[in-house]
Amino acid sequence: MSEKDTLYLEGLPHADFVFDDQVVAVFPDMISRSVPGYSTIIAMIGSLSAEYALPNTFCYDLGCSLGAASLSMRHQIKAENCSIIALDNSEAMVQGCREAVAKDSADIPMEVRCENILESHVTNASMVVMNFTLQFVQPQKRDALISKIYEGLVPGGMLILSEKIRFEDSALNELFIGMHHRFKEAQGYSKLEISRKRSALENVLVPETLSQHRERILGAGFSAYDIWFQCFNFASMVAVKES
Ligand code: GEK
Repeated sequence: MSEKDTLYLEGLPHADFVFDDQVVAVFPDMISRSVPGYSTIIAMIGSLSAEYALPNTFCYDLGCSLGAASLSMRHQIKAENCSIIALDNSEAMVQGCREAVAKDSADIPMEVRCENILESHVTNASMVVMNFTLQFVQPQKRDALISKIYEGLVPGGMLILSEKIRFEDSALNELFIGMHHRFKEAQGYSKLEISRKRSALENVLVPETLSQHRERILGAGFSAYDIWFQCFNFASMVAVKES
């Protein structure tokens, strides 16, 4: 059971947000009260894996945190001889993820490794999930990462990319930032906590527009792209490599 996230109640734990032990302890509570639709997205990643994971391939979870997306896939993949590779560059997250896997009952093999996804190899993948991870990668490194994923996917393979997004129209952008903050207030965060967290994420989480994502994904070679989930400034996209 996750502890309640009160990290920003008292003051700033760090000037910039970091994925350390303190965050790990409250992470499931933090992400589900901060990202509208998070539990739906996690469940649907599992459903997509039931359709898209192919026999004798790997399903990758890049920036896996405590492994929620991996574990959802692990319970729904039907393909024979498929295994999951979950990667995160936070030691604290990787340790927490390994503990979650140890308690999990599914029998699909799952490897959890502490790695910077910018340096990882992606090979023989039928699915690659980046559930709210690309937003933490420096923008100038994002093209190369998406191209590497495209190269590592088998024909017919799928990328699922969930991101906090920015709107091109500044009035709409402000509207949906406001709606997101109201969502967080309704989840029990105070205005002060919300504004402290916003400052901590300022230089760390860099959202892009849906057009920027679409252009990068199609530019990498994917033959199909669309948005399958959106709530305010949070969206999840799919891209498929031609079979
Ligand atoms: C979930 N996917 O629950 N290499 C590896 N990991 C990274 C890197 C990197 N370069 N940059 C950031 N991370 C999860 C939620 S959280 C999203 C993902 C959030 C990791 C970072 O350590 C953290 O665990 C994760 O990406 C982002 O479905 O906190 O908003």
